[in-house]
Amino acid sequence: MQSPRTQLSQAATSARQDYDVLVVGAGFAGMYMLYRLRRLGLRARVLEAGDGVGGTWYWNRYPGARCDVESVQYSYQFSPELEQEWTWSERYATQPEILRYANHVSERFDLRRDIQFGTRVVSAVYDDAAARWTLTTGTGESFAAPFCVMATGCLSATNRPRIPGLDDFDGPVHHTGEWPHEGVDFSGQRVGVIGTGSSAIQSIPVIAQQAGHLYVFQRTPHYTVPAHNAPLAPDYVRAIKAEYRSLRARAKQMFSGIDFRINPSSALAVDAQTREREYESRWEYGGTTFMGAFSDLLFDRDSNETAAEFVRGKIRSIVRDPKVAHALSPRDIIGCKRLCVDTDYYATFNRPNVTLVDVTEAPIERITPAGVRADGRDYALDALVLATGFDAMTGALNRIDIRGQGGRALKDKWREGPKSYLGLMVAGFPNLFTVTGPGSPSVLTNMLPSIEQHVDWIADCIEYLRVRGIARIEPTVEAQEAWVEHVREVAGPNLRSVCSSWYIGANVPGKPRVFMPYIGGFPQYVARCEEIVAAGYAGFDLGPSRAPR
Ligand code: N01
Repeated sequence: MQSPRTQLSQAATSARQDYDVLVVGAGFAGMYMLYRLRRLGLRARVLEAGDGVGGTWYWNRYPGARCDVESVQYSYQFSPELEQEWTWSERYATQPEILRYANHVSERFDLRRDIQFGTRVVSAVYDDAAARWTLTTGTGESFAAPFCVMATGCLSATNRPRIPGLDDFDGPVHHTGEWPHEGVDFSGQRVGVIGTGSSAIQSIPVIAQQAGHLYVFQRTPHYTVPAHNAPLAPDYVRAIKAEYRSLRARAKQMFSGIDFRINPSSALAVDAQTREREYESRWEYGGTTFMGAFSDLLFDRDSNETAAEFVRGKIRSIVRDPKVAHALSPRDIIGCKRLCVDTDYYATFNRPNVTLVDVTEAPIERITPAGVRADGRDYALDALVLATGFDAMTGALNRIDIRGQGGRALKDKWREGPKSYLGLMVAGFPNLFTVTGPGSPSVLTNMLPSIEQHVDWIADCIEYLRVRGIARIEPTVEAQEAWVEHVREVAGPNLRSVCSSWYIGANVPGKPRVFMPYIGGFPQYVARCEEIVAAGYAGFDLGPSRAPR
């Protein structure tokens, strides 16, 4: 007779669902991963916490949410047919349009049948002897496969501020990254928005139009440039569709993976009038290409200051109250925190129903049942919006109990900051891949091409192993250390590494301060990944072998 323990473990094994590859997340990364794995003839299962595809665009439904990369570039390029049949309606797509696109992709490629929605993965444990990953969900379901791909996103774990009394607030509290699907009606209400990053800067002008009164609690002013969003003219769309291949090829040669013009000159090499003209034309054009006005804006503080002062001048010219204009004007490096892109952000502070509450000097004291206590005053509120961002890059991974060889937890290994090889794999965690993980260009680039490049690399790697009957791949500690050092080294001269941004984990109390993305540029990074493969996966331990398929 079997012992109860054996019976239990057999029951667990029979309940466990086995696959070739498990993928966590059904955003743009998870969907394309599934597509590629299927084409390799592999049995893959995607586990997704939400009830639909789209990842960040599924969750971030706050008013005014849009992408700040132009829609014709923020789209998949793996399928020329998809490119031709889908037509973007605006220069910068809204969240609902991007979500429609994600849904269209999932239907067009019949992806849903292999995605299990409403399924949050809580742990991922590697069994060395069996060379398998076992994933357990919040409801206790269990899935196993030799390979696991974390397509969990860089900005998906929300950062809830630790402000005293937050749970005591009587009204509704909405985080921009977990916005109610049914929408929120702020008509006539007193609304408080905490935060002034990209999500706040997009939502504030829209909420202000609806709210009775809007209070914006600003801890740090952020730079923002106008989007100048507009519907796309049919002729423009036709022209783009006709030249998609060359547009994509040009974008791949750019540092950010986005096709745009960078002025090769230094801001200090031209006279003040020429400089002003360049900034003015970039401001008029709109969008983050503003930072391409001169080539050294992110390397030379004096150059950077000319761009920063130009934007401050714009704030002074738009915002009527000089005190408010001053408070809205950032003093630090432009582009250090991610440059925001807005529609009418600064002008919104001219509205009589909008008040800027500057909490730069003294933090918000507490949240009370009736509102926010800050700046020596009580602000009575009906609703609170937390536009407080994300535990970026590592948050989504660390919230899963990931255990590699010898039961070592990833979050323990990353206690001093994330370490990975190429942002793709971690030593001690065989056969576990991270799409756009820390140490890869990811958030410094157009996410879609970065995602596609990683997914292609991972799919090719799995195929390489299968064809050769290799059961296991893992980076060597030496290769990982060398890559981490390289990531640190290239970040050094870049001004982006010097301020308190989420790039270095500064927005989450207690998070180690490490510049997480790779800032060496998309083309350089891709070339490195390709060299490593060409050298037979240099820097990786491969083995042991089993019978080739
Ligand atoms: O988050 P953020 P986000 N008390 O971290 C403040 C992408 N994105 O969701 O700067 C008071 O930028 C915090 O203050 P400070 C994009 O990559 C893209 O806006 O830390 N304030 C800051 O003002 C973006 O960069 C798009 O001093 C507190 C704000 O909350 C990233 O997501 C749209 C606080 C958080 O800003 C994150 O943007 C939206 C506290 N305790 C987002 N804690 C597009 O594509 C935090 N803050 C357009």
